[in-house]
Amino acid sequence: MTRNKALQKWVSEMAELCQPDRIVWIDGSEEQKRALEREAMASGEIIKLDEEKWPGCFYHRTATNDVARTEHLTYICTSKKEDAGPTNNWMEPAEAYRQAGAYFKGAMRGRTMYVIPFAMGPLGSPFTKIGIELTDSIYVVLNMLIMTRAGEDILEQLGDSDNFTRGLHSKGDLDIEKRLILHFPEDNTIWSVGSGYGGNVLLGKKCLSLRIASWLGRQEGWLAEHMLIMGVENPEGRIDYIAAAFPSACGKTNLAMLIPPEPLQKQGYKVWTVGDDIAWIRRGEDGRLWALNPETGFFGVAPGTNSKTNPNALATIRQNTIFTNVLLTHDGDVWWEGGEGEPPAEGIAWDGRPWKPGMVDEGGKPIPGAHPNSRFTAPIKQCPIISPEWDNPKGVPLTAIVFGGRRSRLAPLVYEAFSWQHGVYVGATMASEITAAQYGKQGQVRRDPMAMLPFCGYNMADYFRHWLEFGKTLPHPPKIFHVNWFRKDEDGSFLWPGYGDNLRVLNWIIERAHGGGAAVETPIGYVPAPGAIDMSGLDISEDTVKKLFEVDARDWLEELEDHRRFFEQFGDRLPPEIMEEYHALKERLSQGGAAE
Ligand code: GTP
Ligand code: SPV
Ligand code: MN
Repeated sequence: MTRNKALQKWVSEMAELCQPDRIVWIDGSEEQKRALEREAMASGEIIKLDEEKWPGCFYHRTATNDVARTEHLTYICTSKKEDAGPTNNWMEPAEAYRQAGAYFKGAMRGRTMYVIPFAMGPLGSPFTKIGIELTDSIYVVLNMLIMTRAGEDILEQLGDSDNFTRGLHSKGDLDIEKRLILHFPEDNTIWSVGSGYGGNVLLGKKCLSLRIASWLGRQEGWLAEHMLIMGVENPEGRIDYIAAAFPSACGKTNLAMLIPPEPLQKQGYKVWTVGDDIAWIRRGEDGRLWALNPETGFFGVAPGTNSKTNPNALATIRQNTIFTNVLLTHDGDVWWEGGEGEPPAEGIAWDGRPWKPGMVDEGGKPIPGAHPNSRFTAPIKQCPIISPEWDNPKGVPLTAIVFGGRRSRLAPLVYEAFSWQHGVYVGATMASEITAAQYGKQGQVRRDPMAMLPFCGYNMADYFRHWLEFGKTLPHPPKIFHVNWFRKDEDGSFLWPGYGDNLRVLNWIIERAHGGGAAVETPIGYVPAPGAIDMSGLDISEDTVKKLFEVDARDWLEELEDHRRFFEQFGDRLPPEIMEEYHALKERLSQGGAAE
């Protein structure tokens, strides 16, 4: 398959370690994919869904202890501990290779090792990075074929170069005690063992495109971010591109595929999807920021996806889609909580057990049929509103950068940072309630700078510095905003309808970025002036609107204590600009300038 000496040597070394019965190179052909599907069906690894209802679709169930990213088993293995920083788990590289090596040893006996050559980004783009993933899972191969550009042409492009990310994955025995997700940025290498779940094993995604890429980005002067990219077309036909970072399961896929609410549709607004999870951002020759989605598919959260909340996602997953850990019925149909229509009369739940609607556990809590972090893997091209620019090798020019989190309290619906430096502070102090996308105490607020806490491949203090320096190279840095779709009232209901109506907020953001849009200054930034956001056709009381934009100085001063505690862990590696912003914010809040 290849004459590349470095690649040949590495593949044979890894085969020596893992002892597979066979090595198969993935060529990207339809025939090979079909054969792999047949093989995985025969072994039960995947189940074919009803061909009429779900053409070309498959079902897969992971082990019950393997349904989300395991951040506590994810490591950055740099020679110096300080280079990984206080927010990452760290292991010394030799020790990491030794520990995981013991799990990899002979792990592929009786199995096939698949060699997947893949590219993140379109071939021929200055953004693009090449990786090779070795895996003993057909499920991983089939997912990588959707999520990345994989196959023979990648090897051709690579030629004799040894400039590729070396990814090794084995399911091992799916034992959480022998699970490790290791990154060696200094060796451009990823080792993942003991898991079969998405973000742990589709090595092109979080491992390469964020953890390794963020490291490369710092060296090469660009940004690798956990961001969606979307285009908003206004009635005059102008398209503004926005990149937005929200933590896992906080609305990136939904925002990227947004359908404008009726009054805005009538005015002629349209949305174009470019990406839903990862953005690579570079400074263009014109001094603007250009963003590219390196993926070719969506690995999206299933629960809550229906024809009301996200019709575009529903249309995207109608065919050629892999469903993981949703509810399966006996007649080859799938369902999930918050999905389309009534639940089926019975089925098999994500954990393989028989399921009926209304089942409750010992504590009386409903037992879900689909895991809250169940997912679909679907080709991006099937999205009805895919942007014609989605695979432009140059990327798309950014009008604005948006940060956001899931905060029941505190953060207003939207606010604008005063400057790039203040915007970096806003990103660095992002926080969100923990969701089912990661193991951990659900609902608890944790700081998640730029939605990158689990994905930054180096010391986060250096990452803040990189953001600050990057901004200084931009003649006109884009404006930075913060949004919160998730603020709740005293009864725990969302104050804001969200989903399609989020476009109303984006329109204000775009107006502001172009120098328009009425705003009021508060200590934390600019919020929309009364009436500046188009609320036409919305059933929302004045009182609710007031609550949505409320900035309570006392609550914020309390929040600031947590900012300080968070930053303290970085010691003197923290850029002074961050504490400068902290003190300025504290001062503004103490002067009692809050709205009220
Ligand atoms: P990852 O794939 O884990 O990175 O997640 P994501 O950021 O793409 O999140 P996604 O769009 O899949 O949304 C996660 C959950 O948030 C789903 O259950 C959605 O229904 C819900 N959600 C998304 N947007 C909104 C919104 O505007 N308001 C409310 N209330 N919920 C939302
Ligand atoms: C996330 O958790 O942010 C995801 C899913 O996008 S995973 O690929 O598992 O990381
Ligand atoms: Mn994500």
